[in-house]
Amino acid sequence: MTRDGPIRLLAADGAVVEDQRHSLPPAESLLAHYRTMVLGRRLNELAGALVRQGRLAVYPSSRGQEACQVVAAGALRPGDWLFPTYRDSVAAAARGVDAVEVLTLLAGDWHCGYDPLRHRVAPQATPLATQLPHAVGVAHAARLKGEDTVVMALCGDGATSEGDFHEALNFAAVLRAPVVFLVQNNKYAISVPLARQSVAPSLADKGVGYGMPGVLVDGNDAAALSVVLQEAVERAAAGAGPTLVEADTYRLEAHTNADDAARYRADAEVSEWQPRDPLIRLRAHLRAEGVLDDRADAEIAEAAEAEAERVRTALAADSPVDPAELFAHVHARPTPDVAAQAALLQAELAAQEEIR
Ligand SMILES: Cc1ncc(C[n+]2csc(CCOP(=O)(O)OP(=O)(O)O)c2C)c(N)n1
Repeated sequence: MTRDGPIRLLAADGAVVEDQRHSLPPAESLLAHYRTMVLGRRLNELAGALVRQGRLAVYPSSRGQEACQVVAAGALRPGDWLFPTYRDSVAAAARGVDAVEVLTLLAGDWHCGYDPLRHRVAPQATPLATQLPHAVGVAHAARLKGEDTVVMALCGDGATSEGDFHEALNFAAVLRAPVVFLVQNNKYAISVPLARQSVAPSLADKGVGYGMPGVLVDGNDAAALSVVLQEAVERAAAGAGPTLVEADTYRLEAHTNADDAARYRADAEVSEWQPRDPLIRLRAHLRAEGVLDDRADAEIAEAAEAEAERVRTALAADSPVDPAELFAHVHARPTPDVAAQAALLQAELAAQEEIR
């Protein structure tokens, strides 16, 4: 039960919170998370700028949610799977997918941009919660094949109202599938606040109804997230079944660039969350511990800047498009109709070449 509030190991000012049951992760692992979170924040900023320049069609920012993004990816082992949503670009990048490939979909270029099988990162799902039954299916299949695979399935608070959420959690519990469901409760589903979404004591409490542990954690505390998600991954890997984790966080920016958040939430509310920023908190902690000094911090910022520059340059180049790719990856074996359409397109293109 979540009566005591979210699990928290670091206060907003970075001070260590006494906790009898959980110990702080090693400083080196927190420093590694910090490095990736700084990069994640930079990628969020870059993507926003690329939208304004017309390079990306849209971008759902995870500003304020970087701890969830980075720690979720970091909790996985190489053979595990990540099932992200449209908001989880930073999680995909933190898992090792090239950020250029991650943003390719939003640039409107090529399918999902990356090879899901190579990275073990499913395509970012836009239809809410549809990735969750898929995640359970992959986890269950891995179990049947005798593989030691854990699946981390991400979704937002709004997605918990979808039928697919219910079905996925129920299946996962009944099958004891090795899934960690991480709900990033960022308090809004576009303009719909949490209070209009659910009156459950917490979203983590919903785990009880499915027969799986539900854990509420401070989603802006990378240390607490790290402990909770690591435990859930280990539990799943050991065959003990799924866990529902609710991360208490906040979407600092609008839903996307196409949204005006001022129409449904007060600036004062956003200002209240600013000091609880996950980067500020982790930086303060690492500095107080003597693990991060000015030089190291500057080097981390420079590395993020260099990566942003690389991504910006790569996305500025127009990649040549092969129209035949329209038909690739639709079916493992194309249906006769699709094959005929592909042949028709090839013939048309060849005819045009001849005219030229
Ligand atoms: C099945 C479905 N219904 C509606 C939408 C439109 N839609 C896109 S994002 C969104 C809000 C989702 O909120 P939440 O699950 O809390 O995730 P967040 O965007 O906050 O990360 C909605 C309703 C959709 N994408 N899919």
